[in-house]
Amino acid sequence: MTIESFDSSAELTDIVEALRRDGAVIVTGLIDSQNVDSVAAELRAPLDRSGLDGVSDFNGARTQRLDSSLVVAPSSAPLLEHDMAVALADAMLLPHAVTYQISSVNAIEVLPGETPQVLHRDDSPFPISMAGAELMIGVMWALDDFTQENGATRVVPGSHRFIRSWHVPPLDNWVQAVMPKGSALIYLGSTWHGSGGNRSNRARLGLITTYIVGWLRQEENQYLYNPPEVAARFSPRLRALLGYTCHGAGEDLLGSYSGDNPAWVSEPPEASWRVDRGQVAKKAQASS
Ligand SMILES: O=C(O)CCC(=O)C(=O)O
Repeated sequence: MTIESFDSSAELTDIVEALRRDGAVIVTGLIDSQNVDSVAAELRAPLDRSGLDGVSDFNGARTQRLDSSLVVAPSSAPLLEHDMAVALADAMLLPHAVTYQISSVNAIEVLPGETPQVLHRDDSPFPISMAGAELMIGVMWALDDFTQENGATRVVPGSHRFIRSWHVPPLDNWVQAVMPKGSALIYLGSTWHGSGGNRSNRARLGLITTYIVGWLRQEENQYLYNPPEVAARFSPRLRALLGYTCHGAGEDLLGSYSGDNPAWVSEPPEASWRVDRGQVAKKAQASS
């Protein structure tokens, strides 16, 4: 098994088909090196200061991490609201929800000497399983070249189809998401994966953003990390993605707000972000 790799000009329908089939795809050439370098530069000092604060069996002993890293790396905004991330989230999540939202934003730097992370699925905090419904999609942005030696993410292709149970399924058939800097590994919340060990002499930096259906609780509290005065500086699309929008309407409304300050909090999603995504969503749905 491999993870199918596409370049950024590939047909969206082909990428969606591979993501549905394998539970993960790579898309190369999505962000230019200047943007990658700005994000990496903004992350540097906070990673060096507190990246090892969360050391644990799961996080690893030699992996630096930052939660909600948009706060310290504003240059990552274009990644979080990237057309490709949004188009693939549209295709995977909108069949099960009216909107979706960012759940977490984590910088992950695997240092030399780190051992492979335990394989896991990112949707495990949600204690439900609905046949055929994906609740989450993750995008791992490569801020360095991801190689076999430096800890490129390990993925078990097809594992999104494993049934959910207390028993760990056979996970031997993992492959690594080897990809150049500026690419993204896009994977479903149900796909088993984890970071690789770093046998090189250089660190490997990545940024994972996860998106969940709009009716679930976000893993990180985005309203506290990005309060209204901060969110006001973001685009309407990014604000909506952070959760500053409602899910549903009428009696099914979730996340309602009837105050009038700031006015954009109560904008319906159609006014802020759905319109410009309509075409890609239609195209992706046509392929399903
Ligand atoms: O760093 C990676 O390649 C993956 C990390 C990961 O899956 C996680 O920490 O949840």
